[in-house]
Amino acid sequence: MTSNPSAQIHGSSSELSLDAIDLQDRCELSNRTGMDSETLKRAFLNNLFYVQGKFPALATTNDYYMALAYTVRDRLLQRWINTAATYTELGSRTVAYFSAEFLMGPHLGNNLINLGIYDQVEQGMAELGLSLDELQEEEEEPGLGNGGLGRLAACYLDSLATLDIPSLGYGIRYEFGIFDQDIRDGWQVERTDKWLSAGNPWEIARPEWSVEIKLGGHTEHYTDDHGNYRSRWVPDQVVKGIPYDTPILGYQTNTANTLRLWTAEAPESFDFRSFNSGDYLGAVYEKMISENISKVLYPNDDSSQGKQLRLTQQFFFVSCSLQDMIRILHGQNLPLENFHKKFAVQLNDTHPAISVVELMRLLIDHHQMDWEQAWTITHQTFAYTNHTLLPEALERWPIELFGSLLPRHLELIYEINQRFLDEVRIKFPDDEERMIRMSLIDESGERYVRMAHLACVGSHAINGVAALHTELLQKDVLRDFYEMYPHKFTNKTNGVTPRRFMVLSNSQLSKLITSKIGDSWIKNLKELQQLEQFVDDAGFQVEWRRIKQHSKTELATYIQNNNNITVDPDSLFDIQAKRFHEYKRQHLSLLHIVTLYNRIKANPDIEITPRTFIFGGKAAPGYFMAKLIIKLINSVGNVVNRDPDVRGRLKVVFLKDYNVKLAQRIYPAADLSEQISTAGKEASGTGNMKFALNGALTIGTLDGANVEIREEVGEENFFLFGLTTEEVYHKRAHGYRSRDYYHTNAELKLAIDRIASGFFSQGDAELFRPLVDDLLNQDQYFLFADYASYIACQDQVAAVYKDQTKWTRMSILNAARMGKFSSDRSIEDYCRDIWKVEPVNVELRQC
Ligand code: NBG
Repeated sequence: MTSNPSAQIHGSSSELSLDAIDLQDRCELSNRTGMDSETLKRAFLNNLFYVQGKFPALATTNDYYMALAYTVRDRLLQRWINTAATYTELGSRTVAYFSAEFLMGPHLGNNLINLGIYDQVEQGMAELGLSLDELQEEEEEPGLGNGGLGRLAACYLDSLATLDIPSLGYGIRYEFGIFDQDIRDGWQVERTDKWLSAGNPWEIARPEWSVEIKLGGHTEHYTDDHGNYRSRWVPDQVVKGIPYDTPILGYQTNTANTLRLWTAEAPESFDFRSFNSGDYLGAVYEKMISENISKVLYPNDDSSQGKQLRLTQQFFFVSCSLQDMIRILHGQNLPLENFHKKFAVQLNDTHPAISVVELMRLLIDHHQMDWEQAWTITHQTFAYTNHTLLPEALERWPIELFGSLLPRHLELIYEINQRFLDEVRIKFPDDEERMIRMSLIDESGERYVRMAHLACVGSHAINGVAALHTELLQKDVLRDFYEMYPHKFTNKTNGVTPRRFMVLSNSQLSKLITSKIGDSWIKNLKELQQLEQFVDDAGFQVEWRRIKQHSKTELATYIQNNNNITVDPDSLFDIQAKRFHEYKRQHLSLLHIVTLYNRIKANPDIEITPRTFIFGGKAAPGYFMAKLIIKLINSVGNVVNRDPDVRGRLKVVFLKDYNVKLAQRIYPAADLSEQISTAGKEASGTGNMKFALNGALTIGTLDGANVEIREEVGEENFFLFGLTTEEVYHKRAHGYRSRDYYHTNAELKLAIDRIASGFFSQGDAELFRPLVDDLLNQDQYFLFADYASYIACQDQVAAVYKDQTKWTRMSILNAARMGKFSSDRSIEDYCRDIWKVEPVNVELRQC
C-alpha cells in the first residue's frame, strides 16, 4: 500500500500511512464500520449525540435521518478510502463521466442495499421505535437533472462501481436543482428546489483541491523563448471551483467511486477596497456574479436555449474537471503525455463538448505541447454520446456570445475547423456543399458554433443510445460524419440499474424472484430468464399478482392522500410518467381517455374494463404547450372522475412533482406502460425499461429502445401500434394533413370537438384552442395519424386484461426477458468497445 491512500482523489502527499494507524485505534473504528444490527444501533445513537447534538426527546425526524445517514456514510468512507488507495497504487486507467446532469435520487436506501445492510438497519431502527421508511422519506433528493439523460448518468455510476471500474463522475453542484412542481387550478406552478437547506450528509467538501477558471477578456499573441508563435488568454474574470465529493458504492463490492461536483465561488469573496470606499453592494458583487454559475439547473429537457450562463456553466465544470484530472495525473507521477492512457472521458451529450477545446488549450498554452501531440491526446481521450434526434435540442452558440466569453477557445475552434475541413476536402474533393454542412461553424445566417460537430471531430468514438437511434444518426442527423468517420460510430443501448429500480423499490417482487432463482440476477440480470420456467406455475402466478396488487394498493393510498381521489386497485393501472413534451404525446393518451368517456356518455351501460390513468411529469417552465397539456389532463380528470355515468370505471390522476422518489413508487404499481412517442423522436427512453422490469406490459410505438424491448420480450407480449419512422418520414414528405383524419374518424372528431367546445373547461372554448388548432392544422407529431391504431390497440389491451391468467403470464415474461436492459450490460459494452478499461479489485483491510 502506498503512503497516500487518497491520492487518486486527493493528490496531496503525506507521510502518514493507513498501516501506521495504531491497531487499537483501528478497532475503535469498528463503531464506524461494523455491520451487525447492534453496532449499527450504537453508531446511530452515537451520531445522534455527537454529530447532531441531540437526544431523543429533542430530536426531529431530520435529526434521526442525519444520524442514520452519517452511520451509513462511515461504512462508505471505509470502502472509499480503500478504493482510492488501490487506484493510486496501481495508477489505474479511469473513466471520467462528464455530465451536466446527475439525477441521483435519494442516497440512503440505495446505499443500504449496496452495503447489504438494509434489513439489519430496518430491524435496528424498529427496535429503537423508528421506521426506516419514514427516515428515507425525510431525505431531500438531489434533483440535479431533468429527466432521462441525468438519470442515465446516475444508473451508469451505480454500474461502474458495481463492475469495479475505476471512475469519476464530474458535474455541477447546482444549489437549486430541478424545480418542485405544484399544481394549482390544474396548472403547473414551479417552486424553487432547496435540496441543500437541511444539509447534505453524503458529500464532503474538498476546498484544498479548488481550481481557478477564467472567463471573458481577450487574447494576446507573443513569440516564446523557442521562437514559437503563441497565444495568451487575458481574462476579465476569474472564478474558483470547489469540489464536493459523494462516494458511489457498488452493489456487494468494496468499490466506492467518486461523484465530484463543482461549486463556483469568487476567489476573494469580499472586496475590501470597495467596502472601505463605501460601496457595500460592490463589495459583494463579484461574489454574487461568480456564485451564479452553479446556482441553478436549466430546467429544459431535449431543447437548448443558447443562454450565456448555460455556456458558462458548461465551461466551468469542464475546465475544473480537466484541471483536476491533470492534478491527479501529476499526483501519480504520470507524464502529461499519458493523459489519454490514464483517462477515458465520456461526453454525456454536447453539454460538456467544450472540453475538447479546453484540453487543447491546457496542453498547448499551459504545458507548451505542440499541436499534433495535443490533438492526438485530446482526440484519444474523448468519446461522445448523442441523446437526441430533435433539431431544437442540438446545441449551437452564437459566435459573438462564444467569443466574448471564451475568446481563446474561439481561436482554437477556428484552427481545429481549418484542419478538419482540409481533411474533408481531401476525402471528398469538390464537394463544397458538404464542407458547408460539416463545418464547426454554421454560416447560413447568424454565425454559430455547432457543438455536436465539435464533439464528433474531437472524439474517437460516437454513439447513439438505442439501435434505431444510432441508425437514424448515421442515416440522417450525423450522416456526413458517419460517411467521414464510419469507424467512430457504434450503438450503446441504454440500461437501468436493477439495484435501485427493483431491489430497493420493489422489494417484494425481488424477494419472490430470489426465492425462485437465487439472487445472482441482481448482478447479472440475464438470469431473470430462469423465471420462464415458472410462467405457467399457478402458485407463482398468484404470488406475482398478489405483489402487483400490493404495490397498486400502496399507490392508491398515496393517491388518496395526495390527490384526494379514490382509485380502485383492481382497475387497470395505465401509467405515463416522464417529462412532458409534445413528441412524447401525453395528449394521445388523453384522446384515448376522452374517447372512452364519450363511449360511456353515449351508452352508460357499455361494458368497459375499469382503468386508472396515472400521469406524472414536469414541463419546462417556458414550454407553453406542454403546460397546457398538463392543464388538460387535470381538466378532463375533474369531469371524468365526478361524472356519475362513469360509475368509477375511469379515473384520471395527475401526480405532482414526479421525481426519482416518486418514480420508485410508480414503476412497481403499473400494469400498462405508455411509451407512445412519434416514431423517430425518442432516442431511447429508459422509463420503458423500468416499467417492463417491474412487470408492466408496454403499449408503444416502434421508437427508441421500444424496438429492442419488443424484440426481447416477444411481439406477442408487447402492444404495438402506430406508424414506423419511415412511414412518418414519408407522410411528412408528401404533405401530411391531420384534418383528413379528423373528418373521417367519428370518434376522433367527437373527442376533439368535446375538448374544443369547452366541455372540460366549464364552457370556456378558448382555453384549449391553441392545442386543438395545432392538432388540426399542424400536428407535427402525427397524433391523428396514429389515433385509430392506438385506440384499436388499447381495446385489445382492455380485452387481454380481463383474462388475468394471460395477463400475468405476459407480465412474467416481460420481466424475465429484460436482462439486456441492465445498465451493467451497457457499461460493459462501453468498457469493451470505447473505454478499453478493466475492472480493478479492491480489498478491504481490517476495521
Ligand atoms: C434523452 C432522450 C431519451 C433518452 C435519454 C438518455 C435528452 C437530451 N435526451 O430518449 O430524450 O433515454 O436521453 O439517453 O435528454
